Amino acid sequence: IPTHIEHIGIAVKDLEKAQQYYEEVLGMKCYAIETVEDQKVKTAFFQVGQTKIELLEATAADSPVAKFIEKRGEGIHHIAFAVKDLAIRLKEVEQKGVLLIDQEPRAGAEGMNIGFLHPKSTFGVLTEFCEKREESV
Ligand code: CMX
Repeated sequence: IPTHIEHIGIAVKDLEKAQQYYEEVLGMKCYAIETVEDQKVKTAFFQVGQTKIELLEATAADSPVAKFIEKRGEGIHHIAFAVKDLAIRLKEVEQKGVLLIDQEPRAGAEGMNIGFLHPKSTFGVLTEFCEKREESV
């Protein structure tokens, strides 16, 4: 069972302009900018209660976010649920018939391990599970 909505990912063409809107119009504060090489995105994070807004700008033409904007335009790209025991949760949903994008957890932004579920088997919503990475001792 997911514990809460960790973040909502929003695909934008211009991160700086979108950030300006969130800061100057909505009055929120961006607390982190991070490039996730693995996902070919640059991200900007805003905290809203327990949940974050993650703005996503593509860093390459073949980024999933570039493809998304080309096909569907800017807008809500994915919803991310915080889970415990990510690897087990992925296997569980797969056993229940969900098509996984990530068979195993991979590294995401903010020190999280992440795994995506395919929107074709989640009623059109690209769904992410995420879990804080354990710091190695
Ligand atoms: N939400 C809902 N549907 C989506 C979608 C999204 N974000 N992205 C693509 N789709 C739909 C498309 O509209 C298309 O539907 P139709 O077949 O009806 O036209 C279908 O899925 C296939 O889309 P596509 O454009 O051909 O794209 P791909 O199949 O190559 O890739 C996806 C789609 C979801 C598998 C790919 O984007 C992916 O692997 N995503 C996970 C990784 C990711 O998105 N990373 C960026 C964020 C990382 C982060 O937050 O750090």
